[in-house]
Amino acid sequence: MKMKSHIIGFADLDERSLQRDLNDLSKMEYSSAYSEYKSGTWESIILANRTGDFTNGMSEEYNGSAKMTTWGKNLPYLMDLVKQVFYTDEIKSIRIFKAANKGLIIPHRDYMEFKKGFTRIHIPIQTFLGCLNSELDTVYHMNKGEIWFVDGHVPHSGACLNNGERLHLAIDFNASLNPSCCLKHPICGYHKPLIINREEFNHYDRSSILALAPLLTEENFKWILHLLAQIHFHKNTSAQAMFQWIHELASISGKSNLINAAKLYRKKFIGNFDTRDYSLLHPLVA
Ligand code: YCP
Ligand code: CO
Repeated sequence: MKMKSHIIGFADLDERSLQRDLNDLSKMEYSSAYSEYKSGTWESIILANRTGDFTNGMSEEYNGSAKMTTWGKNLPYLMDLVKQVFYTDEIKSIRIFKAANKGLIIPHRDYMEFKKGFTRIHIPIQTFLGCLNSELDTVYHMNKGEIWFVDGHVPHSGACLNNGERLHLAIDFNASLNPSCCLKHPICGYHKPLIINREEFNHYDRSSILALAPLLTEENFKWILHLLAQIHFHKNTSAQAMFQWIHELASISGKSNLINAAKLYRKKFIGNFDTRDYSLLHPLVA
């Protein structure tokens, strides 16, 4: 299936200026906002937002344009890049999303807490092999300098499955803007993203997951959830399947506290998104 997220342009990065900013960035303080979504290291640095205060890491819907924070003002190359590449009037936030050292952001849907949400654009500024993103049943790699519209309305995730730091510039625009209208020079035509081929996910994999049911406790619930969040990056199943599995695991355990926890997680991360078709892709025909 064609992805909702797609490449909308290319940024011509000047390596020396970029490295100067990245060096300064390494000294900046990360926000702990949204830490309930992370497994291992996933953090953001706030470069611009409603108030211009870098300690305010939560997304906000508002009228007007984002104000630069102290951190933003100290990254002149990246901020110039934003001004050159985008129409800035409708920018609501500029952040750095970091995933590092086998860390990831657990599959989720964005904007469920908002009226409209945002049009979110990513530009990878430091990345390497093993830095992966997912959307529904697709896993892909975003190359450095590609300008991506990332559709947060459907379940998705981002990971750095190696050691090292993967950094994306993430820019939120007014949700009423079409992705390519945010850009001064959108590209024409379709640019094929780098899709990752994964091992098959089969019935044995699924029963191995469900075999964890007798071991599931309130104490290890998060660990198991984090384990489940990784699977789709390696095997051909969907980002959202983990919420079906955790629900099944809890149901098999029969414990109401675990069933409730599974329901709560699922609601917070993907809302009412239907996972049933995705727990096992390509099921064997009976
Ligand atoms: C946001 N949603 O929309 C956050 C980013 C994951 C959850 C991290 O700002
Ligand atoms: Co997201």
